[in-house]
Amino acid sequence: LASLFAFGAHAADLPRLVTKEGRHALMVDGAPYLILGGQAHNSSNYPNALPKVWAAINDAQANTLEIPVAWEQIEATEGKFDFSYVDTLVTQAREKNVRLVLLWFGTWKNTGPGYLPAWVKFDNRRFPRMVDKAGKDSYCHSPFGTETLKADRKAFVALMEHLKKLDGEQHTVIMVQVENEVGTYGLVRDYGPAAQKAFNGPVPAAVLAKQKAPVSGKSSGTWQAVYGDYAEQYFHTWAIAHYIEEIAKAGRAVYDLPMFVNNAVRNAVEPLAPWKGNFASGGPTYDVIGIWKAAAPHIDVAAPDIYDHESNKIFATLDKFRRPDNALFVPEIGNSADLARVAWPVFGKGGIGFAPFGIDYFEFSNYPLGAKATDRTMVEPFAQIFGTFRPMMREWAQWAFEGRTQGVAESDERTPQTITLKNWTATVSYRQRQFGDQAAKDPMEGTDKPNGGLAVAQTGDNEFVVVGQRARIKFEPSGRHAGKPALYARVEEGRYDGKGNWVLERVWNGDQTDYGLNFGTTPTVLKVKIGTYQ
Ligand code: N0T
Repeated sequence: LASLFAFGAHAADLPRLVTKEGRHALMVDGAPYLILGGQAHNSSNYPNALPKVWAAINDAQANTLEIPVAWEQIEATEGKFDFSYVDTLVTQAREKNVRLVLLWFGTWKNTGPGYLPAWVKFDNRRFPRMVDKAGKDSYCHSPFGTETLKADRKAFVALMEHLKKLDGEQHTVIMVQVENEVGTYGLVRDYGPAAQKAFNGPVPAAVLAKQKAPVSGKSSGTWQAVYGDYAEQYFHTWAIAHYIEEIAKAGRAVYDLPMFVNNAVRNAVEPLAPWKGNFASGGPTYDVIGIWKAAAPHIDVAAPDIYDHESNKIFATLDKFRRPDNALFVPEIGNSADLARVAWPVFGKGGIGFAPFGIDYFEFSNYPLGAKATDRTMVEPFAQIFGTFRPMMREWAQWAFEGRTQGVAESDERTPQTITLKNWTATVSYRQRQFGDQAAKDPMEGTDKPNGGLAVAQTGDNEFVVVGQRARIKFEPSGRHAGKPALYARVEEGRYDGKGNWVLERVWNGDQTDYGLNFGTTPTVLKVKIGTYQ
């Protein structure tokens, strides 16, 4: 038996998130896995809706479907569980050879109560909303609702028990999102009696250790004393994170899958300032990831949902969520063509996954967050990139985990970018003709809007795998090679075959290398070897 396990993939291993030297990997069947994902629309979580989901997931070349499981659908009547949808979903995912990330829509969906069973939604005594200073109800359920927590946790545990029975061997489901875009709009925290009492108490030591005070510099005391103008937001964050921790911990005690929370992001470019109604207070925004780490250790990742279209905001968000204690994962991004290129830096910077939102063929468009189109043209830009990575996603995820990869996307300014590699510096530029050095005045066909990107893995001292689209890369010697002349030793165009073998199509030379390595409209994979002499 031992020898069987020497062959690499271990189907018996539970999916898990591992961290080494500040880098992260989502292990699936015992090896790093890259989520080339698509998230279904909010109402597609029913057996008869799945055909329109699978069609789009297939066209998108995704290897993973993210899809809700709603509390209202599994426990319409208190204590009576129905998992028939989950059974159908998992069975079909296996047939399609697609993995699943399940999204638990419970107490909070985009902060609101939409997916609660009616017996929870309308019982405001047993399951109270937050109240403001005047005692008026918010729309949002209180994280101090002990009965709400108990009931949500019970349903979630039932789901995890069911999953363990159904999928404990095969691991079609690789990760679970707990709630969706939590926090509260319009009210910074709960002012009910239980909340008020906790707010007047000391900040828990675990929070103090992981979340520094932006202003006071104090290292103990009440929320107000330590966190000043940030106290109410931070307190609410702790309350929600603590609530979610109780749910995740109980779920993982029965079936230990990786779990994450997603975030409706706050502006990552403007200077940090206290909450003033400009984002959902209490959610895992970039500024409070420390509180989430302290209060919710059973949540592996705080993940940004990206619906901005300005590249500076997007890149800043990626930087803020990519931390030694937090894996970069983009579980939602608008499904418009301009956002497909964000996959390049996510995959290049060691992200564990990337999933456009709204990947099914129901005629619903969340434009201007995402695409206007709801047909095949909507998935096409993502399909190009996913289709290129899919046969090499195991290799790529391994290189990323080893810290060998980098990636960039074209900015709105469309200016060149520099990538620092070991003893090499690469410059990536956009809109270049493929032949010659003329740029923006007479740009490459199909580059009227920013849509280029590129990712590179340094697989050896002077060896690289480069994947790109509508971009040019040039390598310059640096570090140990600085000042030496450099020449391509060999540039191979080809692809990985999905089984670890490289299949050569042709060798680039002459026109194809004279002006840098130029990637066209269709993503291309190159194996590059460069040499120097003295
Ligand atoms: C997302 C999705 C779905 C820059 C929106 C985004 C999904 C949820 N919410 O289609 O509802 O379930 O996670 C909120 C973005 C707010 C506007 C940002 C403008």
